[in-house]
Amino acid sequence: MAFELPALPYAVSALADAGMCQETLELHHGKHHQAYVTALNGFVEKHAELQGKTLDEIVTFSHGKPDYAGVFNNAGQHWNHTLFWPNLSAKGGGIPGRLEKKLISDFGSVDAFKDQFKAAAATQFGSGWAWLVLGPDGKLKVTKTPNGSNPLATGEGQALLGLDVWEHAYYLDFRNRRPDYTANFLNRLANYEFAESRLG
Ligand code: MN3
Repeated sequence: MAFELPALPYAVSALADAGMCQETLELHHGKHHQAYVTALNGFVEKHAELQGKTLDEIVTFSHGKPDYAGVFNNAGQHWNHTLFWPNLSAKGGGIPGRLEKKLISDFGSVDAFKDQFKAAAATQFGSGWAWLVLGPDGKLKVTKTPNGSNPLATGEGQALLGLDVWEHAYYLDFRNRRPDYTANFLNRLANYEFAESRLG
């Protein structure tokens, strides 16, 4: 069965007051994410060895294999954006108790977590993602990945939150100011309830 673009879990105009305008969401979800899904389906049609695999299986199978670079880029980006949409909320920024405790325990403070996340987003040269990850050791950590890669591919752990730092994610709202986009995400858009639900 072909992969499909997941519907946004809110109206396309829902995040405008929190710093992500309708045009950003229309282009980012309806054009960019759709293009990754369409390209991935094209690869699956041509490659019998990909057929019947889940998205997670295609991401891990294609990671690090030069012959499957196109497959990995598009499967990774489909995986990343599928996590990204529920990472956002019109009423984001509030951190529920269990996650807050864990952030303080593993980073020292919520501000220390945010500082690490901001640094990861700012220093991801070119396109990529910043992540809050639950590592295999049971501790939270901040990571970053280039282009379409992600913590599933790298084996760094369970992604709780991911921030798209490709220019298409923020240019209409923040122009070249990626640090402002990142701070706005952490303080106003991030759906920490969703992140907490992925702690297990
Ligand atoms: Mn994107």
